[in-house]
Amino acid sequence: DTWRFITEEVEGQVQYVYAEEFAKRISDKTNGAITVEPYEYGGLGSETDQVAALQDGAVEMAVMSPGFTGNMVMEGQIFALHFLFPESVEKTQEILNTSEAINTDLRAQYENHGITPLAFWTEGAMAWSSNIGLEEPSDFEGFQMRVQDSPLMMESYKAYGAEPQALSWGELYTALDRGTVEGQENPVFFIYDASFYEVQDTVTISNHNNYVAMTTVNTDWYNGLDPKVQALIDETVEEMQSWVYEEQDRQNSEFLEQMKNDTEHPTEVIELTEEQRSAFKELALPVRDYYKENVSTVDGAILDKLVGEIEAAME
Ligand code: 6CS
Repeated sequence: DTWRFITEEVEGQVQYVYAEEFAKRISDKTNGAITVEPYEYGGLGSETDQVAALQDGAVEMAVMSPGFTGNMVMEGQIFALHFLFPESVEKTQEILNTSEAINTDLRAQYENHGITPLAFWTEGAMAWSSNIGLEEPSDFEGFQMRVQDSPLMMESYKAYGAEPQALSWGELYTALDRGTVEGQENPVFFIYDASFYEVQDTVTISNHNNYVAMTTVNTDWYNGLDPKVQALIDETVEEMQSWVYEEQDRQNSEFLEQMKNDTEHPTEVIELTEEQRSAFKELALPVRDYYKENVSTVDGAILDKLVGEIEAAME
């Protein structure tokens, strides 16, 4: 048996090494009876094409960013809300592991579209890259900000006064280089590995959000598997949660150092103070009401539950 596993990243990057490690573990556990084939981003089109590929069964498994289901699974846009999860990436991962709002309620929303998310994991704290230092909301006035194809991501940047544009990451380097867009958000490992920092002068460590990815399977395929095979997948996905936490942590810290020390492409790294973050947070909070009123199909019930879980985790 062979399972095709598509990712939104390329060789060496967190999602792709995740798929490689998953493949290795499944092969080891089944003595080679099951082969998992990891696919890099690019071969199957854009990220939204990849979502469709999972849904129609062209691939069995995918690492997917909720942003790219933004026009379909409304509740999944919860991850586009800034300053919702705690500042600590580790604490955020704990919540992603245990939250019922996410692992039960949000999962059911995805299953309505033929996508079963088996796990949610962070690829690290978000940072902004740009040619001007983004230190206060007014710096975003009229700023052409690249986001993933998600209305709520757009809303989050409109709240700061920016002009967001949806773009696939395959087109992002060129767009930044030409100035079609002026900035973007991503974890530091990705800003470094995708070379965005080469065409941007500054990186702001804003930690306005966590980058969240999902390990997903085609719902019909997964539901049709032998329960023993399902259990093998579930158990392996669960083991991988701590593995991928370590991997993103290592890549984010190593690449931050390399970026700071790259004399050929100097990058100014700005760390926002608590006070600076508060100014953004104040403008970000009303976006939660926008989500509840204009995006959510369940009157914000999943968000309310998640907020409660986050509060309990912070006690
Ligand atoms: O910015 C993006 O769209 C890409 N960022 C990451 C961290 N992974 C894949 C995604 O497509």
